[in-house]
Amino acid sequence: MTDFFAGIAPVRFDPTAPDDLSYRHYDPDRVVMGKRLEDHLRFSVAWWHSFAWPGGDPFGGQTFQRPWFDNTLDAARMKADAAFEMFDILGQPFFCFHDADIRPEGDSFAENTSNLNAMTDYIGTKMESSGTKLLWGTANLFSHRRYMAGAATNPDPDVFAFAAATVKTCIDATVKLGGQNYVLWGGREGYETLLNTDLARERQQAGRFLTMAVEYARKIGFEGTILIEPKPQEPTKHQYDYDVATVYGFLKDFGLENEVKVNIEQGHAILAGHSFEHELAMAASLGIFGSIDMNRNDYQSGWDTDQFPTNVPEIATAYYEVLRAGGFTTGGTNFDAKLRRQSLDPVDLIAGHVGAMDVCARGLIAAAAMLEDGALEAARTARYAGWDAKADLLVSDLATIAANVEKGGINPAPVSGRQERLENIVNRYV
Ligand code: 3MF
Ligand code: MG
Repeated sequence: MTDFFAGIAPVRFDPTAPDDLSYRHYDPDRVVMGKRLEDHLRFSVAWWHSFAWPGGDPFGGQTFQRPWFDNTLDAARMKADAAFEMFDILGQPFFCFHDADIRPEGDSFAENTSNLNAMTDYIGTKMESSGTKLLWGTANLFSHRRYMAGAATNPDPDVFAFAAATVKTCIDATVKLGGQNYVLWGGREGYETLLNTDLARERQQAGRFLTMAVEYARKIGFEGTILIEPKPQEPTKHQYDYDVATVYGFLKDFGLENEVKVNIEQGHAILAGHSFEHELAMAASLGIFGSIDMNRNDYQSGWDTDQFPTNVPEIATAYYEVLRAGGFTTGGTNFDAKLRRQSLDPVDLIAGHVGAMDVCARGLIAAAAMLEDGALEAARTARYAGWDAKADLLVSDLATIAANVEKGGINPAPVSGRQERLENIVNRYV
């Protein structure tokens, strides 16, 4: 036990509570569209942002004073103690981690593996008593200097090998802790300059790396979902997993479109020039929707600020696409969100997550009401109704179509898209 969160009571649902340490909208047991909110949203805390991040930025160093900031197993165990104390306060069902978040950094692959195994043993016992489950595990293939030129796409085969070995141990750890997904974010899988990059070679390396990860996971009996997390850039100038559509083309290239889905992050969608709901709808249309990293970006700074979400209308339109896609199966809402580096107090960590969980609950409740109202879906169906009687057009040919257009004197009149009226419907619910 630590005393890091001493004096902070477990957060409960109380819409009339006088402070910001109660859920005003997130009632885990509220039934929406036949399912409890907790089971709709499947909230997860990110180990790295909440317990590993020291608070630095490009122009300043550590601001957070955490008693577990040390590179030892004792410190890692204290960090885990604090993590589960926070999980018990928030009551969220899941957490996520990278290997480097939970274990001390060793001087070799063998030492990293030994440290990881010691920490998954420790965390495994805490999971049993806490009940908090693992949404997904992943490997940190981007922080250590060995990965500065990539992991799977590195020009040095020994870095490829070290990364592949590390992913093996992280898949093992995820399976050991009952993780429901495994994620790969390729923060260094890209390039700083084309002047020293062989794009074709790096694509083949990345394809083989992912294929090996999929084959290994299935061979050891992992039944969860394997997810790629798209991001267009940062830290690399260009990241190969740019956005959902790009990832899908890559999966098709290597015959993995039925093996791998996507973990879509709000901030990454914005960096790619899309809306969050665009990426969610695109993934659903391609059959690869899996899970989400929930946060928001600062729209003026232009980089990945990983802030807690505050914009209910935006979140409602995002969860509308999640619900249209059928909701989460193994996936969930992982808060890939961190405090601002000036938010120094332990209670800030609790309040940041409480507010974000309420925003997501408000958004999902509104999205469910919009979906159950049916007006948006009715308008969408009506817009394409003309194809019901003319589906054979898609199996015809240009010459036949041309003859029919001429013979039938076809000269279509435009029909209103009614966008403002559809937006008015959304505004009734958010
Ligand atoms: C970077 C990210 C990453 C991924 C994480 C899991 C460090 O912008 O979002 O967070 O979420 O590596 O894939
Ligand atoms: Mg993320």
